[in-house]
Amino acid sequence: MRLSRSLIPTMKENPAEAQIASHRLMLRAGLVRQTASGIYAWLPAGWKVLQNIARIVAEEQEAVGAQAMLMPTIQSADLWKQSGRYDAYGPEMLRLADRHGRELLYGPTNEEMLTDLVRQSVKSYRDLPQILFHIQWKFRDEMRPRFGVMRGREFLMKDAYSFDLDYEGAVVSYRKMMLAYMRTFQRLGVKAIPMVADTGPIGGDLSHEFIILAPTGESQVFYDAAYDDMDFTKEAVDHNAPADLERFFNEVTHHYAATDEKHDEPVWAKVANQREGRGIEVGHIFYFGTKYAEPMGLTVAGRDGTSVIPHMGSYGVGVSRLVGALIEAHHDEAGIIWPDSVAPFKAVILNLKVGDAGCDALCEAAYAAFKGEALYDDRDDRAGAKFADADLMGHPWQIVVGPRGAKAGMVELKRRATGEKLELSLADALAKIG
Ligand code: 5CA
Repeated sequence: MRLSRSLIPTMKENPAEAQIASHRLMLRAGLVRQTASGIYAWLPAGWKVLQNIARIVAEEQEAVGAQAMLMPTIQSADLWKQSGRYDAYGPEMLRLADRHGRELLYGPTNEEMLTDLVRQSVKSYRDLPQILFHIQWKFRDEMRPRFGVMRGREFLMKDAYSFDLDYEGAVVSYRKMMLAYMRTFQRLGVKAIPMVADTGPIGGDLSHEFIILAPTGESQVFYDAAYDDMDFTKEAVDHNAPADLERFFNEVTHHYAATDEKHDEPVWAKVANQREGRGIEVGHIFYFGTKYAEPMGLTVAGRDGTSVIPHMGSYGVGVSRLVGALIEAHHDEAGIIWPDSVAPFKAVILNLKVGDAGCDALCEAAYAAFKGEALYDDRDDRAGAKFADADLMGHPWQIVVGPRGAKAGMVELKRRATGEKLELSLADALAKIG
């Protein structure tokens, strides 16, 4: 994209309404704009980040066998009356009526809808297990929407749902999701720690929250230093053998980790290598057995022909919240520092003298080489303003082209995360970025 022709409205000043770094930086870097309380428009650069995160989340879901699908945002109240949650959900649910007076709602989550879809088509133990997911907008009429996209009213969630014949099967599905989540967060460039959690209005007995460490996080977290060294990239996801999943699950959940609500001082006192920090919840997984299947009449024919109620789980990731959470974890005074995996552009090309034939030609050559994956700052503006905006927007690499270097075919390559700068030919710079 050419910056002169893009809607990436950066701001020099800190917006008064933003209290935390990620909210300030998302507005200043031109990623989002609020259109109503807790509701945001994703401008072009923000939309790219959101899609990059969604793609990684989806790839890791599919890697453990979850199937991608898409359910609508608008749901019929009838399904929620069947599960008993229509009245229980309370004022967080946005309730609507159509022109015929039929009750609808904007989905805050999709347990009922998918239970209904499975109830229509899955009739036998042979059709199980099933894990399905979608990435879809949700609405929750939060009492206090705040911190930008971190606690919005409309937000993008990945929600997966598992259906198994029995408890043992459901545990295997739950562990697959644990594996997918640990790999997802690592690919996103953040440390997420699984913590035993309360199940809240989703219900059920087995639940973990995934907390990203960031100094401005909402909750205080206490954890074993063992979590600092875990590496999940090598975990095999091809086979998902139950024994491997069990070993993995035990390895990632047996160390101490808790937020202040569940913190247990006597147990904590025995942890040899204590770490404390602040955390942001970016995911939450639940096993809840037959809580929805039973009232909604989902049954399948079991192996012996008797009717069996499947055991279910649901698994959420706050995809739009992650944009804010990643920024909380990766920024400095000057702006955002995007992990390579989610950056809106691989690199920015800074033309320090637009109109200079040498600068223009070298920048165009660089821009063409990226095939759309770079942002070209071709604005007729001061060098200082371009440097500031490049740091603010957080592109992993900056290719700086000035008139003197351009004559010799040289550029300055800067790595945003470290500040390291190198004088290189354009070809060498491109090779280094890869
Ligand atoms: N049905 C289950 C799992 S699919 C569920 O809804 N879980 S949840 O309530 O914990 O939400 C899943 C994730 O969505 C949370 O971990 C959080 O990261 C994100 N989330 C929840 N509420 C908001 C909100 N108001 N704004 C942004 N993200 C949110």
